[in-house]
Amino acid sequence: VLKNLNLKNIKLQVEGSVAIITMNRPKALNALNNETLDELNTIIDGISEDKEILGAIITGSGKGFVAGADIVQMKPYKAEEGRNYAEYAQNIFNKIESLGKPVIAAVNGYALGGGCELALSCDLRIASEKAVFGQPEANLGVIPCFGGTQRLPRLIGSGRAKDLIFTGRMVKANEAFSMGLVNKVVPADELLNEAKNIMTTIISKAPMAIKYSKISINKGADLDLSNALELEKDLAALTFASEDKDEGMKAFLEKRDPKFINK
Ligand code: CO8
Repeated sequence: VLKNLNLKNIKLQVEGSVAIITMNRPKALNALNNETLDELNTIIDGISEDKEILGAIITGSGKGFVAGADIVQMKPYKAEEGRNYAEYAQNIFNKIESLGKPVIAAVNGYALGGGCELALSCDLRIASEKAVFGQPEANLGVIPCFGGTQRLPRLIGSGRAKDLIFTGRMVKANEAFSMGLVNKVVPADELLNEAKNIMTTIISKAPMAIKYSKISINKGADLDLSNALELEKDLAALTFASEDKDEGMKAFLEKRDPKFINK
């Protein structure tokens, strides 16, 4: 599915069963213009359909991860175009968040505005020591609207989210780690390998267990506790009906590694 894509602003490599998506428009620090968003959308659809792909890593080339929405493009926008732009990006980021496969953001550099929001739509965020995070929209007279006012407080709490969104200040990787915004900080030259290692661990587990725990965590966050626990029970029932559950428990009792069906 992913072989014949015509890509200009994003590089796509498939290593084993992992798709590595490299945002690659370095002259604008990989800012998200429409063309780049279109490409990202096509790639995510392709990964979703491709049964051989078990997970994805998103990173950036040069000193940017993604420096946000494209300011040149959106400068002339009024209300309607601004809303449409936000809606289009939100839809793509929603697809990333709800992809039935794990997605890791390997944040190499500036993750600002829409770039921070892209990282927030991923399941895990691994940061290089050179990574910089921020929501500088207030400097431009707008608000984070690629999901930032919603996903940032859900991840790090509203007090910390308001600090970043109201002040527009940039935080380096270690502070982002202390806020809970990133899972791990590593030296720049180890970033991609670390993301791949973590992905290798995740995709060695039963794929359905990862998919359903992702759904349970993400959907459950939008529900009250009793409904969220109902959802958790229903998804648990689906895993108990799976061959991978039989294999996982059998392998444990036979003291061997499980051989999961990777579908
Ligand atoms: N859009 C377009 N071009 C950009 C962007 C961007 N977001 N960020 C950087 N660039 C361009 C610069 O203009 C520059 O281009 P040129 O070489 O032609 O002058 C090139 O990338 C390199 O950037 P700098 O020379 O500025 O590099 P520095 O190392 O000096 O600075 C910074 C790096 C600090 C990252 C700086 O570039 C910066 O502050 N960038 C803007 C970051 C920003 O404000 N991002 C948030 C944008 S708003 C957003 O993402 C969500 C808004 C949602 C609204 C959408 C609906 C309307």
